[in-house]
Amino acid sequence: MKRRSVIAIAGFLAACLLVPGWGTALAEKAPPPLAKPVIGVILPFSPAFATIAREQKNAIDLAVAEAGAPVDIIFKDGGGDGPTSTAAFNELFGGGKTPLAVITCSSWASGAVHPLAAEKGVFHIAIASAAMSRTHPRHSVRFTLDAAQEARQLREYLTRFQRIAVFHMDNDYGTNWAKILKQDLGGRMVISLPYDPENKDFRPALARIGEEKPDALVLLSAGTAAEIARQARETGIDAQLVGTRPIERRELLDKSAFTNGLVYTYPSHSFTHPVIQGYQAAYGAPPTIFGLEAYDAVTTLLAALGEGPTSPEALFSWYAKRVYQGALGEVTFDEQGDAVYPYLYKQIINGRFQIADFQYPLLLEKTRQEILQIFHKMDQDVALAAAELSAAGLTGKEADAILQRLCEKNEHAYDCVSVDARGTIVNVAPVDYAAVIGSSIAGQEQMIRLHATRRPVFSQAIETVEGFVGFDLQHPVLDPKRQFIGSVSILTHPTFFDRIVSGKVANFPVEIFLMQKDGRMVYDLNKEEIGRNVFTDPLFTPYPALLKVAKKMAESPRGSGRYDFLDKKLEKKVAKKLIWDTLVLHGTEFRLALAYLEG
Ligand code: COI
Ligand code: CYT
Repeated sequence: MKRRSVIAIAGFLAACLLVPGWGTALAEKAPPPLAKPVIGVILPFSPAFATIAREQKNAIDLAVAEAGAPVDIIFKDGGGDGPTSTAAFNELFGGGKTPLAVITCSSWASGAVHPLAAEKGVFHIAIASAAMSRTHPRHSVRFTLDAAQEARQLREYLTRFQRIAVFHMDNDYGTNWAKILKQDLGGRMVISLPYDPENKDFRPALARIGEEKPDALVLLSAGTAAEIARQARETGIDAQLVGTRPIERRELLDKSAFTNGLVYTYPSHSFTHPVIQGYQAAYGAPPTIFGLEAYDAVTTLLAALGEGPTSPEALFSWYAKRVYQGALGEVTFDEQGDAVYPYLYKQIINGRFQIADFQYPLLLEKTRQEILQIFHKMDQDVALAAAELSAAGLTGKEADAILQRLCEKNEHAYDCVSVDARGTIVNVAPVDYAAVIGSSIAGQEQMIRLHATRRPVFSQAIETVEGFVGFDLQHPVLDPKRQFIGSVSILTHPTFFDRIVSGKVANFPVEIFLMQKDGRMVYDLNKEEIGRNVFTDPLFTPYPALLKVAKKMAESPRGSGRYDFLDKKLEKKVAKKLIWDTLVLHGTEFRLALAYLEG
């Protein structure tokens, strides 16, 4: 009983902090906030985007009602282009009221309003604006992931296509995305055509696209994609349909006979946030990312105003580098004021928008291939250096140059050494690491194998004489008479796996880790786990399902499983799914595993 009332009081206090006006207004003698701040909201109510604008308006109404905050929200129609949005912005000042903040939807509206708002001293929030560049720093915050970041993710899927056609809205969103794709795809983009989103007949353009025999058709579109897909199929284009965030609109499910199979990138937002149920109850349909961005924008803005700041500079500072949990999931604002949160692949399957299962094996395999490619390049280069050192010997000017070249050619090398026949380091590049010369590494497991077999070896994770845990690739060096005189090596950089893996995981909601067959974690996003043994370390013992899956991983080169473990931040227990595969070099195996949240 007592416990309950404590929780109730704590809940009440927390609520007070969230209600605008209660926080600092009571604590400090700050000037009282405007009785009723005016917030202008410019949405694209034009026909092609009307359902988007209505959804955003609904979500904003909901956010304001929930907050119970005294604000005056003025909605304006920004239409489908920059000039209409500019006119809408100017109208906001007509009624003798000056808006404290303005929210704009769409890349074109946000691009047009951003400099005007900065000049007028009105704080600016951009929603659904993937392509917006800033001329006035520290003024606009944006709730949409930048198109360039989303494109990094879409790229992984597009690598399988050779003849990619792009059909894009002829506005800032479409043209900017098409430009990014052109850069990414080069000659694999066989055609790129714009279209007017208010148009109804896309057949002439689609006929042109069909002539190029594309194997993929990327649509930079919102709901119009449904009609384009129908006409494309009826024109005989059977290319894989590919899309981006705005494409997830109801119209696509109404025409699922034509849109089934569409693959697109989309935020992996919260599925459990109460606003999803609340919106469904109020308006009879679930919100999409457009509604969720609008909801988070207004909810956070009201929270910020409740804490006192009203100037554009103070509001910007409130957002920059902030992390919050909202309808979009966990959102982090960077110092430019851009929100960052994970995206994943979705797909229309059986007339429903679904999380695409293909992405997990895809990302695992792409990561595996990239690491293997680097392994093979290092291996070729060490083999070449071994051949060169055969005549040059392990030390001396020529040997120095050989080791230096080897290091320069391999960006993941920490250093390159030559080792004499007894296992003592006799030479190193770069010269800064000369301190390792004279150290014996004869006892390291890979050296024992190299001396026994006189074959190339790759180590497991070893304690290096350099002082960190690394991976060592060694080739034997034989003199011109085929006598064993020693070996030559690349030692990988301490951040080797981290660099490659984090580049691949990019913004996907997955974790990739590496485990040796003996159970030792050799790479994990969470540094605390690196170096620990899954089978023996107390961190893992409370998780029997994890131990079981790790045992399976040790035994089989590839497979899948599920287990409970702590989330990315080692904070709370979550159910995870796992797939793994194997990296092999000279007989040394690593299990490369990809984990993601179940559900
Ligand atoms: C964007 O510009 O990023 C949008 O999503 C605009 C939308 C109205 C299609
Ligand atoms: N260091 C190195 N083992 C080490 O400890 N550079 C190669 C092999």
